[in-house]
Amino acid sequence: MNNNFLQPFLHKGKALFLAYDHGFEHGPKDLTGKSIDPEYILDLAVKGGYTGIILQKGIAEKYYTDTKYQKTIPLILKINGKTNIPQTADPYSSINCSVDYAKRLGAKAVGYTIYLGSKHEEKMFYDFGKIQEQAHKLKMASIAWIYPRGSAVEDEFSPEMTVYAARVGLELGADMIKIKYCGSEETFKKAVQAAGKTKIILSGGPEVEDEEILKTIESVIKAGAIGIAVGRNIFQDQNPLAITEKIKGVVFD
Ligand code: FBP
Repeated sequence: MNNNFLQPFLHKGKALFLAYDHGFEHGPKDLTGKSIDPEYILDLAVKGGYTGIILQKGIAEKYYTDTKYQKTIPLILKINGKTNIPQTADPYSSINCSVDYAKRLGAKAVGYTIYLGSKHEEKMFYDFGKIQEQAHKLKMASIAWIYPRGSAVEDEFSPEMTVYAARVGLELGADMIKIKYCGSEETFKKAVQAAGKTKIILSGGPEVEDEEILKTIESVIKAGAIGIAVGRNIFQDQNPLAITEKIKGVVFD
């Protein structure tokens, strides 16, 4: 069963998402300068021509739903989350919002993180199974963040684990999988192949020099990824709109 639930998020067949769940996942220390203000981020997403914005429920309720932003940029509601306060070897990210409520907030997709290899992976597979079915029932896309992580995972960025993550995403029925970079165009291509008809996007990562993130993005696009979800490399940059334009050049052109 093929669907076109990703269509609202694509421009020239590509996706460029601004991720903004870091206040929850990493703490407000990530939200440097003006980025502590959700309205600043939503304005940036619209001005920058992002094809989607990723928010948690509370920010969507207070800053997105029934506002001008709802008309201008599609929402991916992240429906699970965890903080980085407990130093847990085997992470689990719990659901804090239903797919139905995400729809009521105006989301056209839901996002859910799976820690592949965690001792709790089976709970996340179970959750995602329910989420994917409900999302499709409501004509929404299901996007899986799949990060190999846990006491059984030696190297969460290894090509082998990344390719495995991509394949699990396909087999779970995700419409799109967000994975981390595994070091080269060649290895990332294997992940794209393993994902088959499921679309792959890159997960941005910690802030690095502009040239480095641009090179990484170029490499994943050449490997067949359809885009990127990026946060820190934008809102922690000295000039978020300028780096956005450069990224757009790589992703869309
Ligand atoms: P970045 O581009 O800043 O890496 O954001 C992508 C993202 O997936 C966010 O949605 C999330 O908050 C963060 O990375 C989680 O990263 P990690 O679990 O590696 O700390």
